[in-house]
Amino acid sequence: MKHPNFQLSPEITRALSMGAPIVALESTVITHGLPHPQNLELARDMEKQVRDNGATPATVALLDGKIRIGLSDLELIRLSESESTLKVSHRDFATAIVKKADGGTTVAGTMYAANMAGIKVFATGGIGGVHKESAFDISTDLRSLAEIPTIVVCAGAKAILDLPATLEYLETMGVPVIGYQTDEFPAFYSRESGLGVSARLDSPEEIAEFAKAHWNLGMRSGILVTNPIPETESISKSKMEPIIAKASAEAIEQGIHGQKLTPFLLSRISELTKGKSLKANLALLLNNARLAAEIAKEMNTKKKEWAI
Ligand code: PSU
Ligand code: MN
Repeated sequence: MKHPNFQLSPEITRALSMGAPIVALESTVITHGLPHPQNLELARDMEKQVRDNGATPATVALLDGKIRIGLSDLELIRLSESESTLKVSHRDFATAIVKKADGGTTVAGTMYAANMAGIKVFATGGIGGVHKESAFDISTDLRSLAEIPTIVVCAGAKAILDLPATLEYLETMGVPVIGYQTDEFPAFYSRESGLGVSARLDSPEEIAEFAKAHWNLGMRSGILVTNPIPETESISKSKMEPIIAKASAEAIEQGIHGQKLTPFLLSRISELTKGKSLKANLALLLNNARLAAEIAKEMNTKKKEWAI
């Protein structure tokens, strides 16, 4: 891929040219989602998890205004330590480019960059959605899921969001919501939400078959694969509810909105659970990296059969 604003690492260029399985990874979780030094540990562990499961990790971020796909360890360290990085979703790419800034790409931003480079599978923790604090605060992640044909593996969405509204939006936009070995939409820390998915699939192979069927019909949306947090690390819905309500009330009281709202809620929840939520967060991220690598391998064997 040749584009003046993109720079692919040699490893990713090679993997793409060989048609080897690749998993894209986001970086807002590093720059705005987790505290230091857990963010660096997580970034490294995610890459290792992808490698251990037979795929090549492609962490996406902006460095000095370049859209980078595939980072070195030194670059991961730089991202994890900086306190002035931008949070980059669709409308922020050009800002980062003209200011030659560093930035962490959100789910939306990572989907865009990965798809431009020809990477179809992406692992994250939780997607953004419709916020409870303001009806107009709808994450660009949802619009991107509607428009960018990639598979996004996540643990559902946090109950900081209006989950029924988030699922309604995805339905309206024609985005399949797959439950991996579950009939229920997972709520990030919790395996349960009381809400359904559009289809349950039980193996990476079935997910690859699904993607092939969806895209070969001419559909152009992304596919959201929801992978529940491992049982041993999960926190029940009833335990999380009062904590989320408190963080949300504080956000309203302090007038926090826009791009700052999600990072504020994430860090307040981590404080209020005394780090317990952080442990859960790390566990589910690794679990998603593993499944994404498995799917990427399956997709790869089916690649020639897709229409896109
Ligand atoms: N949800 C999480 N953890 C995260 C995010 C969301 O549980 O780190 C990050 C992701 O990068 C996501 C972004 O794309 O926040 C959404 O931000 P917003 O709500 O401002 O669109
Ligand atoms: Mn928002």
